[in-house]
Amino acid sequence: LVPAVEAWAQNKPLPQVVKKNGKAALMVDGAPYLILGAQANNSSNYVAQLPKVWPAIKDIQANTLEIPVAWEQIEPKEGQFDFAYVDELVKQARQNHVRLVLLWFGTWKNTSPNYTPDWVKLDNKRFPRITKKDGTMSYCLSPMERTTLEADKKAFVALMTHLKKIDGDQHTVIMIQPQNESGTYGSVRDYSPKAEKVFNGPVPQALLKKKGISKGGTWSVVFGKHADEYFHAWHIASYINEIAAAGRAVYDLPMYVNAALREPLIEVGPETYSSGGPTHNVIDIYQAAAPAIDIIAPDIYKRDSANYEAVLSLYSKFENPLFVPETGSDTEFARYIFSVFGRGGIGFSPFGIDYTGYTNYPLGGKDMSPEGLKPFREKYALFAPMMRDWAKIAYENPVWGVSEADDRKPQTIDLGGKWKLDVLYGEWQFGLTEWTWMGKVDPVPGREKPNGGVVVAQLSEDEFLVTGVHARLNFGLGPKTKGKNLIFRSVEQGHFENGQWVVDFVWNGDQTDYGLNLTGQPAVLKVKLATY
Ligand code: N0T
Repeated sequence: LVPAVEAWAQNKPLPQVVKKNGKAALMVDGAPYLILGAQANNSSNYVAQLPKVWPAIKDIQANTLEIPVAWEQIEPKEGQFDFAYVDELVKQARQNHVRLVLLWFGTWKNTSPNYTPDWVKLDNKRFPRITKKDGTMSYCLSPMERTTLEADKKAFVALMTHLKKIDGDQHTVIMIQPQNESGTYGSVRDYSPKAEKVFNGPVPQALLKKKGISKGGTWSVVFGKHADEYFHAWHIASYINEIAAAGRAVYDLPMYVNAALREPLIEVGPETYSSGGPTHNVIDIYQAAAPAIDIIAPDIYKRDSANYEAVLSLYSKFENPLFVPETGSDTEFARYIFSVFGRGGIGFSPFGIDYTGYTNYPLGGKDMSPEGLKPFREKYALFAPMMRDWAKIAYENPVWGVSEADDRKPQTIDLGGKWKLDVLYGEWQFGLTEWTWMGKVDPVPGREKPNGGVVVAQLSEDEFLVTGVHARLNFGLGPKTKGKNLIFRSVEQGHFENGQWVVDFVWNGDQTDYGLNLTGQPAVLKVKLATY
């Protein structure tokens, strides 16, 4: 007999993405859930690889594994399905007390058809590839082809039907990613005669409405120089939507799509990235074309803080729930979890987390070992014991978060006008005071690269929950408390038990007089502020 993922998991409502007051939550078994994720490498989707996956998931302290299910492996011969891997994966996930996000590698995997069965990827006649502008053939399957869509849909529906059968009562699998980094490199859209005909037809009403455009027309007339890309995005999003909707009709799990990014800070043309994929400039098009998709998610491999924060801002627009399903596995990426959760994000997941011996350096890190995973483990350790509590608080309360920027300078968070919070990065214990940005001392061991960050939630007007690492927190007065003096009513370190705050001990004296010092030791604080 296979144990349930969590003791309370049976006969609860299906996982669902909910939204309220501009905030979002991923509900799992009826309550908000925080994805402390880890994505396995691409070729770890076989039973033989799983023994090398679970130890890394344990070492990083993830609660959710993102892992592929490939079309080629479940339908190697047309119409004949094989779910042996899926069955074993779900069984082992339960044994390891880890939830699953399944990645459907179908028509598009990093835009290519490599994960489609050979009866698809070798049959250009039945499953045509995109025609480039110069008339030559692209590697990429066309979103304009019904036959391809129907074939992918049939396999995906079979997968969802099977998941319902084996997991419908337990929700080990909590979310699905249909396709992976869709779009096309090297051709802005399909220029086949079939596509040309549609391109010279009218822009669909739903898109005009979403864009707030009243006067319709052909794609070129309505969208000018963006017409080719928008056309491609619309058709890829519609294609994915039809497959996702068919899957949800049998088993209604939340679904998201992931993006290979467009440059967030500079203007670049679609010939430089995966045109038609869910890049930040077409989030609204995806939303209009793909109502069966809950989240448009960025895969962030930009290492620098300016680009990283810019991507998070762009993917928080249009009321799009924030989820980072892939990010680099290297040290400096780990701190961005505070930026993601501080913006109300529902999950965060480094990529390539397993001990199969592969790393995607320089996108991610080189050291896939327990030591290499430490920067992530250190952060997950803060959230893991309170992941349900944080997810609920972040859904219902104001939250903020910062991560140490590349310049390593202090940052200030405005906590709603009455209070503010200055965050100084470093190790701030007596005798170990680090002021790197002023060049006063060398970084202490483990601080060679930025790794600090903080999240804050407002529990009531004068009460804040905070956690973080490698930072000194100085609370201060905001404009609304000008002229007064700040004093701590109390600073409690504690934890949550069954949703209730339990105080472990109270910080005072040296622990509060010079700022609240967060180290690499997990500490969750409830800070009560007052004035006199
Ligand atoms: C990712 C991964 C995997 C700053 C790369 C990232 C994964 C896919 N693609 O290891 O293949 O399945 O989603 C593309 C990053 C583009 C370069 C960014 C430069």
